[in-house]
Amino acid sequence: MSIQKISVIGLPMDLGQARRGVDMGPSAIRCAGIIERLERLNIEVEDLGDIMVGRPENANDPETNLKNLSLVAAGNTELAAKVDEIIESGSFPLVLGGDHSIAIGTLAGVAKHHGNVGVIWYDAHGDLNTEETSPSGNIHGMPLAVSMGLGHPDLINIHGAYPKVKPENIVIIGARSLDEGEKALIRDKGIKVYSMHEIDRMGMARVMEECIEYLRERTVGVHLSLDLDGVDPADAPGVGTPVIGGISYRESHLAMEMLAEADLITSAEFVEVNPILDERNKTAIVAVALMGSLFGEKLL
Ligand code: HAR
Ligand code: MN
Ligand code: MN
Ligand code: MN
Repeated sequence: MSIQKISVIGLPMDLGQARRGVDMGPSAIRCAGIIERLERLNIEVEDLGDIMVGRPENANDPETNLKNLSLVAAGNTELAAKVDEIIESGSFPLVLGGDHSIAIGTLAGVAKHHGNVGVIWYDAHGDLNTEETSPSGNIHGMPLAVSMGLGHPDLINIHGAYPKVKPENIVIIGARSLDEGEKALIRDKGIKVYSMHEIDRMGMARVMEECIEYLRERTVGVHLSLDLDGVDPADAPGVGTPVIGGISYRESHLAMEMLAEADLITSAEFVEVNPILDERNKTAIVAVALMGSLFGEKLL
């Protein structure tokens, strides 16, 4: 069944990491024309605006090394309820970030509907840190671990006290910067990873074929969590933690087109666009182009 209606919701969260400006991501993506772009595809589109994020003053909880824990948890709690509501109404949730900590809320909302949800984590990073393994205390480096049920109770229990995603239902694409604790977790839990090595070796087409087949046979509903730093910084410079040697713009397009063809994705988020670090909104423009392909835009 193809997508009938998309509900766009922004979470201008910048508290899951230290560089300011990523809170302007939803605005930059709207400026780059996301709503008009989707409307041209003959899909009904509604823009639900942005969720409010609390002020960061004195927000650090002295009990943990997690930066801005209470405000990150509050924003994600609201997002989870929104995403739940959107799916309940029969629409497709398209979430605009914000830093990647917002995946905690998106996946919590999604998991309520799809008990065996699959996740494609398109990212230079694994985002599999916990309070114990994190080198930074930045929650945007933790959302995938949190969604598996590993992390602080205030995060893992958002919108239901259960693990939202099973490790065997996760596929990471584009990884090239993993911390030691993340590598250990990937091995322990048997998480499927197509790092840049596999993308170089196999080509993006085969990576996506395998990924689609893998998720199709074991999951119900698939969430795409696309961190713009998965794309090479030459093509997407406006991100807080760029890592050279990434996925090209063309390869990313192909990946989105193959997902559209497969008709597999049931929710999506695009995160980490930071307009302050960008070149004339290039990264938001890339994000919008990728969303166009994901929702069925064709060249001919
Ligand atoms: N792994 C590092 C950390 O946990 C860096 C994470 C960088 N974060 C992202 N997420 N942009 O993908 O701090
Ligand atoms: Mn339902
Ligand atoms: Mn990320
Ligand atoms: Mn990243």
